[in-house]
Amino acid sequence: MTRTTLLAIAAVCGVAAATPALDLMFTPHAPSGSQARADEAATQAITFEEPWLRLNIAGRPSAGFVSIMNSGETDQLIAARSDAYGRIELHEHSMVDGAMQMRAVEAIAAPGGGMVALAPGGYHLMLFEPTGAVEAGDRAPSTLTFESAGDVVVEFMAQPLGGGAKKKQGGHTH
Ligand SMILES: [Cu+2]
Repeated sequence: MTRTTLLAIAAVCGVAAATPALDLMFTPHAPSGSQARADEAATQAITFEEPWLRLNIAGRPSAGFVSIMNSGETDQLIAARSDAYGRIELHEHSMVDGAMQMRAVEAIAAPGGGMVALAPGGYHLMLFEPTGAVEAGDRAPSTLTFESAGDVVVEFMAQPLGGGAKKKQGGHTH
């Protein structure tokens, strides 16, 4: 019997003595692919409901509101940016001695398996240095940065000063 015949028999019987079979077993697994899928899953854990912003008079900062849903592990909103504004801060409203005050905060927690509402009278985004590009009825694409999930894009529906989230914006989420 020739060596070639022996190898052919080994392959048919599933005997792992032949080197070509071993090569097949060890080649397909690339760790980089599974890491990419994990990152994607973390990003998808964050979704938004009713993103809107209240425009201000010319040159004054606008305020942004959105409900942040987090189906993953507890995360933190740590920054925001938009081409339509020079700078965006994370703010919190609170009652101090009977007066409404606001202050900048370092981060806003997005509880795992839960949500946090950025809404008038509470947490909000403060959008400084408007370029004037956004008018009532426009969508203002913005990027919210989360500690774990990274950058997630959201489109704020611009409402006029005095306007609000009158109706659900078609359940618009990203
Ligand atoms: Cu503010």
